[in-house]
Amino acid sequence: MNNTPAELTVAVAGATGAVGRSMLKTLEARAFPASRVVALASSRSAGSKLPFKDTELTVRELTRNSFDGVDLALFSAGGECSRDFAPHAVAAGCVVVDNSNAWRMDERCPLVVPEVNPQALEEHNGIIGNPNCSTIQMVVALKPLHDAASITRVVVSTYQAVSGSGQKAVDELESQVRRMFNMQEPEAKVYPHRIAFNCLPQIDVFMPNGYTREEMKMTLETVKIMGDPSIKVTATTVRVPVFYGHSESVNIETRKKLSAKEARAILSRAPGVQVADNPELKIYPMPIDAAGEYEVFVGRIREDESIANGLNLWVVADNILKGAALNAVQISELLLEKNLLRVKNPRLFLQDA
Ligand code: NAP
Ligand code: 3JN
Repeated sequence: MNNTPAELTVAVAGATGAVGRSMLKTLEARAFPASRVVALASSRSAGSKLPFKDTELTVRELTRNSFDGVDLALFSAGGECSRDFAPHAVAAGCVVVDNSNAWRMDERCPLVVPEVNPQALEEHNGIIGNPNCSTIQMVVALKPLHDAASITRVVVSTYQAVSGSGQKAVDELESQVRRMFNMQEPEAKVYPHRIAFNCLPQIDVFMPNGYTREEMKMTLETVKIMGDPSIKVTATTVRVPVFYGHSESVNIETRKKLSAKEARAILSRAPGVQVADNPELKIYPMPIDAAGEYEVFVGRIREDESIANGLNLWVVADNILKGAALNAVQISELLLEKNLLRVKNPRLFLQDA
């Protein structure tokens, strides 16, 4: 990357979590040109070690002073930490890419998926939002179709892996399956009901309008990223007993007619998309194939026969990679490429901290 400063210090806040560990692995795998990486987490993990390249990082406690001398911080320690600490990071001159919901809908913060709206980065003010995982994979598939045929409405139902709720939820599914095979009562701590051999039509809390917060994130974030308030989105988000990989059934209505063949051709050329669509050979995207991959997989592309201009798609991606860590690292790469690793007004967010 041409515009890389000679010395570049990167911090990962929430480094011990499912997303944070994946961020470290992704920085390493993509040879991100950091000269120093700082791993931050809660006081519970301070002093513990995390593997990075051919060495180990010693985890430090996240505090307001953690960002002195840090150029770029990737946050994945939850919304409360992002609200509390990101303004102090910016005040120290550090650019923040935030994985939580805390700043996504703030007008001062662009919400970026590099394949969809890289231009939104240009005017950043120090905090850049990384969208929700379910939104990210959907908009990567929708953007090229919107450019070709102008989407008016989206109806999406998700099938979300337990890793979206962090390492504790991965452990809970595994433990419930083990206990049930041993004729023991499964324990539910992370979710309100058993997740093993079950589906939960609740992700995050219920809102006064009857949707869950996860569903409203998909609606609001899609409009912000696509930059088109005329797109109407309605979502039903469901947790399923899958470890890694979110799947989505996406139905779209468009102003211009697109045939399934045209949609398949457009998606085959789209950045970040891999089409897997050959029903005769039983080829379609599945979470077991998407786990560990960078792309968004699209299949089951067919015309919706119930309306004039409609398409159905099945969209699958690794929720921890493209849904979180990879997208954050891609934003970071873009910041370097575009020479945007700068803070215009360090005090801008301090009143919110
Ligand atoms: P996780 O596995 O539970 O990890 C949580 C991380 O946050 C750990 O490193 C934890 O440190 C740290 N942490 C928690 N409280 C802290 C505190 N008070 N001070 C400093 N560090 C603290 O969760 P995860 O799955 O990695 O998710 C983390 C966050 O990323 C989520 O809350 C969410 O905001 C975001 N996320 C976004 C997406 C997305 O859709 N883009 C997907 C998943 C997650 P300890 O190990 O020391 O406790
Ligand atoms: O549940 C999933 O599959 C994705 C979860 C994302 C998540 C989990 C806890 C807190 C978020 C998020 O990214 O929106 C948050 C949050 O920051 O609100």
